[in-house]
Amino acid sequence: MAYDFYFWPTPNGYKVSIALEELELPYNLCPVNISVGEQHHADFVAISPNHKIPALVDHCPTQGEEKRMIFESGAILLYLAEKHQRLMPQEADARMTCMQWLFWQVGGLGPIAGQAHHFRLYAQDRHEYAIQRYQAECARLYDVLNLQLARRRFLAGEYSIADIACLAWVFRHERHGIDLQDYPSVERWYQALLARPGVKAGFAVGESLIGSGDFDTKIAKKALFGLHDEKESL
Ligand SMILES: N[C@@H](CCC(=O)N[C@@H](CS)C(=O)NCC(=O)O)C(=O)O
Repeated sequence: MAYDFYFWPTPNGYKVSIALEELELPYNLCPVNISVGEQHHADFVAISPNHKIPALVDHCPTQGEEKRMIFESGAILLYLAEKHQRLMPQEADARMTCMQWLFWQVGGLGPIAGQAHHFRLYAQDRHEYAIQRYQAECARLYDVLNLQLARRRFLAGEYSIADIACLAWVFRHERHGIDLQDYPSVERWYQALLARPGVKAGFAVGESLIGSGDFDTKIAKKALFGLHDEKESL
């Protein structure tokens, strides 16, 4: 198998499962159960030094080394699009538009929606200021997305890794406190993408794992939310 795909069924994981399925690439699925701390295991950290999924190992890279290890979902999407010459516009202007929206997702929508989700649903105590701040910024970002999608069918004109990156997060919009009825162009785009066979297959990848990833346990909170003590083993 050309690719080992380190995955857990979360938004950043789905970005890559959708891209792999859209590209119809064979891969070996390597689940990393982040709710029990497997992201901190030394063999995984050797591939993903940031202790987070997703990660990819390419055993048939086009250049140089025998194998290529890649972490960071945006970098993985770019790597796959460039290697396989798909899911990325070829024309320079559209290509830059694709990059802009990819970086916007990685640096904006993902982290902010993630914090909105965290403070709304996971934080041990209720922090009104944090909930208000992240939910309001998240709503602003959905407005930005809505405006672009009112102008274009897909973020960069044609379907690309920028759409895949944003879709994987919009898939969890309810957890961000977002009602898609307030963002009609996002809703139109979202429904169109959900109907794609590659997207369906990408979201199906995690189905059997979902039940084994309870983020509400003591060990999950320790593994996920910064309570990890290097001296203790998980
Ligand atoms: N910037 C990273 C973020 C990855 C990330 O946050 N992954 C989460 C799941 S969506 C994770 O592995 N969390 C485990 C942890 O925080 O311990 C990327 O885009 O790949």
